[in-house]
Amino acid sequence: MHRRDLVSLSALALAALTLGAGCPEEPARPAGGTAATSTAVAPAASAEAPSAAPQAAEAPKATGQAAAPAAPEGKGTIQGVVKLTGKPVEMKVPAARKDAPICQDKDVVFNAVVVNDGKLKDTFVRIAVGGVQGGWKAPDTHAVVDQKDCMYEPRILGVVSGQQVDIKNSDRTLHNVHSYKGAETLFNQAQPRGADPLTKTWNDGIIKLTCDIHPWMRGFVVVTDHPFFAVSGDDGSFTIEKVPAGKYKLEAWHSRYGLKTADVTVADDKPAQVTFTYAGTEPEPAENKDELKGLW
Ligand SMILES: [Cu+2]
Repeated sequence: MHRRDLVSLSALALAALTLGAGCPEEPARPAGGTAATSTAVAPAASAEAPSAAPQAAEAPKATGQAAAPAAPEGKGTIQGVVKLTGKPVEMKVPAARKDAPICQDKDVVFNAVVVNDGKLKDTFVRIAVGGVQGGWKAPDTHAVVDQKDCMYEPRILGVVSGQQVDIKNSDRTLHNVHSYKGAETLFNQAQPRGADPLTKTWNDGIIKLTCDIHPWMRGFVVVTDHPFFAVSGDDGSFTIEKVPAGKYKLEAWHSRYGLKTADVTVADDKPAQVTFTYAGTEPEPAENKDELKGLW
């Protein structure tokens, strides 16, 4: 009798344990766990281009959007705009293009600072590194940087740590992909016309791409340990979606005007609005010095 009670008790306990542990339909685990994460990371989300959002009719498609991996399902959205209140640096056609075969065929105005109606394009906006709990796997989709008309396209691109980046050469001329992290060269590789893409991965940092043959060429790959980032479009707007509710530090980085931060609280029910404002008098960021020196 005594023993039987014990047996049934432990049977009960076992059943309870099994129930508790095995409940796969349990309402959404918090975004974090690695297991949950890997199931959530589906390449399908590559179609998503957060800030492709509202763009003027003449606006070309949004640039620099990484193929955002399906993140652990948050429901929050961060929306915002990047402004430049001062007088932007005037962009011209880099003088050296005229002496470069193939590149000389097109007068391409430089793109380091693009402002439309006081709104600043190509500002990279993200939740600060380490700011979102969870281990995000890099998406299977490769991000792409092209060299086209002797320019890096897009100018600035976001990827998740470890995500593969294909660097292509669509021009009928030789380029030389020279990448830096700070002052340090990461690699320096010639890429003749028609060559296969160079496929690279990085774990963190702001990677600067240059070309030793065409010194005006410049592109940036910003590497983040999570997928919550976007690049401001022609109208200065950006949208970061599927953000788990919470409080975050948001960073904006522009290759000429540098870093700004803002605190943001994300809730599920309505988008958090953030405005970053540059004065146009900011010093160049450490990651990109002297870009415009002697260009025209
Ligand atoms: Cu080049």
